[in-house]
Amino acid sequence: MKAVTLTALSISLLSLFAEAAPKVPRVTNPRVYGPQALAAARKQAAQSHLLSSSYAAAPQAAFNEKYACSDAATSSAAVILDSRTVPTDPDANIWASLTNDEAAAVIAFLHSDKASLNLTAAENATSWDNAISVVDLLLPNKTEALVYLDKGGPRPERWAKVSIMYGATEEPYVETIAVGPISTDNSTEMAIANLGWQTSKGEHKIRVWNMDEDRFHKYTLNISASMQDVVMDLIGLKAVGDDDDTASTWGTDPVWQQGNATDPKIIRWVGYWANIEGFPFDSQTLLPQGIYFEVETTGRDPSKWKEMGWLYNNVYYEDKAAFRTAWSQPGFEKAAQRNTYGTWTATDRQGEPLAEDAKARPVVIAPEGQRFSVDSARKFIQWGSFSAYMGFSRDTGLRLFDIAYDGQRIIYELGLDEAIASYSGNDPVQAGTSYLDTYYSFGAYAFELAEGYDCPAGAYFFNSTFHAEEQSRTHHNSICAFEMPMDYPIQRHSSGSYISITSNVALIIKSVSSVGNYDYSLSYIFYLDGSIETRVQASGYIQAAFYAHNEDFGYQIHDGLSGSMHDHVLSFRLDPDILGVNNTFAKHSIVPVNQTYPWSRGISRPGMKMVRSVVETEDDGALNWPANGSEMYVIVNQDEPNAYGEPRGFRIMPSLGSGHVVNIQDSPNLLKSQSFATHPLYVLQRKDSEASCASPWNNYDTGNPIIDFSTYFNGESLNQTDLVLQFGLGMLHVPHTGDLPNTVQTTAQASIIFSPHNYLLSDPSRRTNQQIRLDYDSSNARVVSNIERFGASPAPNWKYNLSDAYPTLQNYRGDVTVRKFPYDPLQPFGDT
Ligand SMILES: [Cu+2]
Repeated sequence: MKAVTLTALSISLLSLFAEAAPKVPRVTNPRVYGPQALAAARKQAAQSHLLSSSYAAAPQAAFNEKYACSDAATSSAAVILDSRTVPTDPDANIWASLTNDEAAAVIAFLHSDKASLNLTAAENATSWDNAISVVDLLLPNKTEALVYLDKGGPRPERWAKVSIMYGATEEPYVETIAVGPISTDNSTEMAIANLGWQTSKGEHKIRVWNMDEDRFHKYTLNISASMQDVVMDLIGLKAVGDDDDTASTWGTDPVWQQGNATDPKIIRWVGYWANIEGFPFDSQTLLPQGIYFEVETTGRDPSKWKEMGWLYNNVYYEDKAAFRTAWSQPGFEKAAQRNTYGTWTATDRQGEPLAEDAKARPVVIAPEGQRFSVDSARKFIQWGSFSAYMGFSRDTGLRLFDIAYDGQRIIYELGLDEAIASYSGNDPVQAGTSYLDTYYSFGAYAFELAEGYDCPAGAYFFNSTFHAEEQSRTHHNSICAFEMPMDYPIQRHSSGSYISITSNVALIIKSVSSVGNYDYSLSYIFYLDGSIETRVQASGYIQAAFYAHNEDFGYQIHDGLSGSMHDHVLSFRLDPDILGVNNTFAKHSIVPVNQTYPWSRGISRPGMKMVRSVVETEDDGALNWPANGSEMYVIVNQDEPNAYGEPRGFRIMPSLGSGHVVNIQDSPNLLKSQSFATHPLYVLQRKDSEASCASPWNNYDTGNPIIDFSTYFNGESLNQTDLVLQFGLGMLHVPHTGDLPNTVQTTAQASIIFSPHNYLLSDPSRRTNQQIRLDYDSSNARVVSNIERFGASPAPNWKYNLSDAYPTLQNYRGDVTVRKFPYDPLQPFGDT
């Protein structure tokens, strides 16, 4: 029976493989959709579409009508807020990402004579041009935002944050500038402003050491071609730059810097990975081949680059001649195993079916319709006592702002700042890989969510848009919001005469970013007791290592495969405002005591007691989570005691996992660009000039980052001042056989909870209708004497069409791209 099933499976997969190769050429390294590769991919896409040669700016409304891809939500289940709760200012979301019109206005200005930048249109730019890379909202300074939000002051101006790649020089760099105030109707003049004040470096500018990726790729393929006979003999694959190549060559990231400041040397290692062209599953990172070579690519002239050593089977050869000589000797030792794609790298169903599993799966539905309010245009959401605004950026994706509880702000800003995936291994490609994933982008890869799988059917979906390479791209339904009951009640108590029990309904706001081989799911979960959980989960394909000599760096998980170990640290910024901005970070420690009491007749008794302290300055702002939970970290407002004199506050604590830091604390790959990940929690004084723990462009020159988080700690007082927290979620990931074909989210997850702590006088979940008290006569268990439902109906008034519970996903769309320069919104590319 089993054999028959597997045979049938093989046939079905093989027939899939035999189909035509995917329409979109696969990139060699899945993470290579960095800013430069994006430009190349988009240029290719542009060439495949006939562009209108004359530039005619069409109104955005016409485009929206034609392509229905406005940034606003599309869910038909929307409950628009009534007039009492709609924000009175139509522009109330001061954190909303740039509209297409705004981005277009900024780009047109930067190409104008007035800006005098002499930029090349991104569509035509080569690596030797100066061109616009990313355009995003420059978040308003909190100090100005609060004057607007709380004091009726002027609305903060809309400014863009624009990164320009300066490639027309021997020393290429990317510089980020501010452009604004944005005017979409030319009614006011725009200007350029320096953003050096928002960096620790003093200038928002960084050297790009890998500017010539296209030449680098050709260079490495030429090297590979010169060794093709050896490569073919050892791994049976071809990597020479032909269309029918069966292997790709890529490797370390970020580039290594050796030498010194006056004589820098850029070193890169490249490995071989089997191609997956024609194979429908994105599994190249499971197919390392165990041959590596080293190049020095200092400077921009490939004729001056140097071929260096080769590594095979743990033997390092000084150059390819030495490798070839060794290979030609009788008795040359070859690795026994190789990695080839197959059913083991495919995610389709396989194996013995599970009993009863073909029946429809359980689903979450809201029988009487959506129970939260959304203002889709303003990206505002209100559920229970909570409300929040949403922002979105190319670098970090979804971000929440102005999270309020019963109308009182408790968090000004909550969102991801940076994500590290840092590997270790016996081979130089694994040892040299430490991804900084905002470089690749969370926003650009926040693809459409799958209704019924990522989020329940009937969830409310928002679109998101980002602007890069002079194009705007909208991901439909890339953020979802939904309620669901957790698998446990939030409260219960039963006695011999009654049971009181409350459903644990939570609101979840979620987005998923597929950054190359990995899918990061980011969720913000709001609970009835006032708690807010920030959760990350990972799935997708691991980046694995060739098995030979890697046994100390991971488990062998397939014939020729080692599950290359790595750290994930996703660093979030949480800006708490507990009853105002002036807060204090309190530590309430539980310590052992051995003392006498008036009643103990002079005998000392061991016990424990609470010792209160505060983190006075930033000098003590780098924190570890206390062992055994013996300390409570509470953000309090000492000027706002509750009725019992205790300061009102919110506690922060790990929920899933325990917070995570990098194990390689002095990473030779990340150098000064991982200083936010050496502790799981930091508290520091919040400043407009310290708006993030990292810049995505740190990846270009990790030893000289634009933002080095460690410089933020300079002894400033944390006593009743505006605080900001930076916390790390993640895990040490040592992949095992269960990571094949994809990592599963049951264990690859971590979360943190921000929870009211003496903030209210009792548990606010008592307010929900969704609870019951059932009185019964214990002497006769069959007699229920009373059922109290607290206003909830005993049976729903069904407004739900059950056939909607299983979306067909027939309408799943890709994203839509709009050219920005020349701006012609009627000519989208849709090149995903
Ligand atoms: Cu991992």
